[in-house]
Amino acid sequence: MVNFRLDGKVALVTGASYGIGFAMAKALADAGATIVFNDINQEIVDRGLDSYKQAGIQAHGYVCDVTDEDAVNRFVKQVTEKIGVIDILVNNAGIIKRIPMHEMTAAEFRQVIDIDLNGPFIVSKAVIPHMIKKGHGKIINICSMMSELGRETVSAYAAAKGGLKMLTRNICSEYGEHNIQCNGIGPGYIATPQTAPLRERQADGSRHPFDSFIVAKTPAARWGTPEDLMGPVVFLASDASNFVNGHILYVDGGILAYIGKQP
Ligand code: NAP
Ligand code: GCO
Repeated sequence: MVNFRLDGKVALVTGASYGIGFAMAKALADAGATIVFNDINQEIVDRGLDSYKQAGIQAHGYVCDVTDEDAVNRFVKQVTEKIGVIDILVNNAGIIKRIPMHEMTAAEFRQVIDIDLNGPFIVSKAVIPHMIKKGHGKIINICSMMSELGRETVSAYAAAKGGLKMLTRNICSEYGEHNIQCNGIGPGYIATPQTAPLRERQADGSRHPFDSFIVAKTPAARWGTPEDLMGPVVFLASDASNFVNGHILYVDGGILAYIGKQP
């Protein structure tokens, strides 16, 4: 029988107090996993803990910045000792800065790369030795349309998410023989706080031009929701995907397949 269950597994989802991370963690919990998440300050972690509690999930929330290697190592050690070896890692924490490239400072560019690319490297590096010892592991990197496509103002984000796609393939290449599967999920345009500025109503009440553009560019003719990522993450975290490795699963309502509507 195909096994999508995650009973007895420990899943760490980074930056999962709300948004896509929270929905994916909820799906993993529904499939039986114990949830651990982190966020960058106690207030956000407490907000997250509240949301998990309301959803009937007993999650473990920690303050930890994914760019701080020492803090991540301490965090992973603590989780491993108190809760168990992390069987499933979802590298979800991420930021975006929408600034034209010629106006962006190197410090701003570095900050995006640091959180969106170095972060997944640092957390993966901390969990992989435990996964090797245990004889299995699942790493799921949250990529983007910008792992494949560019657009104005998102140079740092596209560079980071393109890099994350290749980090995914490299982790697969380097650790596949240890029964570690590393895959990516590439969400399309999903309605979360990160994309709220792109959906803001105009002063006259009309839709934001980018909002209309995305709906027209998506064969499904709508924005995605965090819930659209629930099935894909359970699949990639479960034994059902044990021979799927180094793959990026785009969950985009068809954007990447579509040339777009004629105006
Ligand atoms: P979100 O609503 O902004 O949530 C991102 C989470 O990451 C927040 O909880 C954030 O904390 C946390 N975070 C930021 N920096 C961190 C750090 N240094 N250490 C730990 N946690 C940190 O974003 P989302 O839309 O749910 O996106 C989640 C992931 O999906 C991101 O990697 C994003 O790039 C990716 N993605 C999103 C979309 C989309 O359309 N929304 C599409 C494709 C990919 P704060 O609350 O402090 O910011
Ligand atoms: C943007 C968006 C995107 C999405 C997402 C697409 O400004 O174009 O924020 O980059 O968040 O990553 O998959």
